[in-house]
Amino acid sequence: MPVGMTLTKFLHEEQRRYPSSSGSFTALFSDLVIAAKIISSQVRRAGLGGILGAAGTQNVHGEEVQKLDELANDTFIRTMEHGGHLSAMASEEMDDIIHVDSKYPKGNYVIMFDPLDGSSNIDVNISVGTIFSILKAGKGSEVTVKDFLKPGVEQVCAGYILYGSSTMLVYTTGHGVHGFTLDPSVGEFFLSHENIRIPEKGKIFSINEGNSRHWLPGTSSYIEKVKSNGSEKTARYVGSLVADFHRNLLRGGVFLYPADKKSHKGKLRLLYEANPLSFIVEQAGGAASTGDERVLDVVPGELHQRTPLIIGSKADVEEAVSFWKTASV
Ligand code: P6P
Repeated sequence: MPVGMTLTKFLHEEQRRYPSSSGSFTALFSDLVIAAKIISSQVRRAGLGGILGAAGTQNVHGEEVQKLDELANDTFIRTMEHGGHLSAMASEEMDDIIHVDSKYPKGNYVIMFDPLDGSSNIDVNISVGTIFSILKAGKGSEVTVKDFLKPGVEQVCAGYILYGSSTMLVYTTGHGVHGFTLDPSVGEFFLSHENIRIPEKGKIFSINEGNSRHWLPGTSSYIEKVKSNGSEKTARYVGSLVADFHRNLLRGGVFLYPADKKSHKGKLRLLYEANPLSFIVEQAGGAASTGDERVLDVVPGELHQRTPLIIGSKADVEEAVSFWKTASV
């Protein structure tokens, strides 16, 4: 039985596409994979809070127990800052960009990430995820927030790690979408989903119907349509973005977190949630819209900017957008 294709081997084979490549991206991604493995082991032990000490308390050794999203954030930063491939980072957990310490060499990339999205679900053992987006750094000597405020079409890599029934890493560099599953017994990610394609149309719609009292007409009319007689759609909503997105990516369907009367710009973050997932879904043959425009075309104004998000199977997204736009006129 041949050994499966590891993520490390896959990255090196991808690098061969670019004979002039310096190998810097491959090394950067390898650092990211180490962070993913560490966070996965931390997430898997979260349920032992009572023994190890719940977040914000002291454990049996009298040590402060960090909240898991803070721990994931620290892990990401400490694992990636010294590699010499980044010039700066931005995290959902931190107001400002994080400059790489001057004691480390600087690199040609910047990375934005949500270290542990949906972390409130940890306490009830629901899947959570890490989402990341990589851009080329600007040519200037000093990196500023402007290096991060690029439309999603400029991403060179995007991906997520889903800490679910297994730990999966899914990413794209613009050459298809590939999924790897972690074998914890050997500590390696193995290729399990090569060239993922999302079905043109799916049977799932994902939205928080508890917000229906806030919905605008375009959302209400679309959801009424997908729930009407003759519709084949069924509802699936975990309340953890990476879990909901990943299921729809594999099975087909549409996820909606639209603008509404409570969240005028939607709830989800553009730079490190909507953009990376939109890059992935388009590479898998799907679509992603704010309702008014393609997500990847949005020019960001600020680091933690929110955006409405309608994402998934192309035919489903187009139908939801048509209801949105019709109601907007
Ligand atoms: P709501 C989790 O808090 C999160 O940021 C995403 O992971 C998820 O899709 C969304 O919020 C759920 O929001 O308002 O439905 O609870």
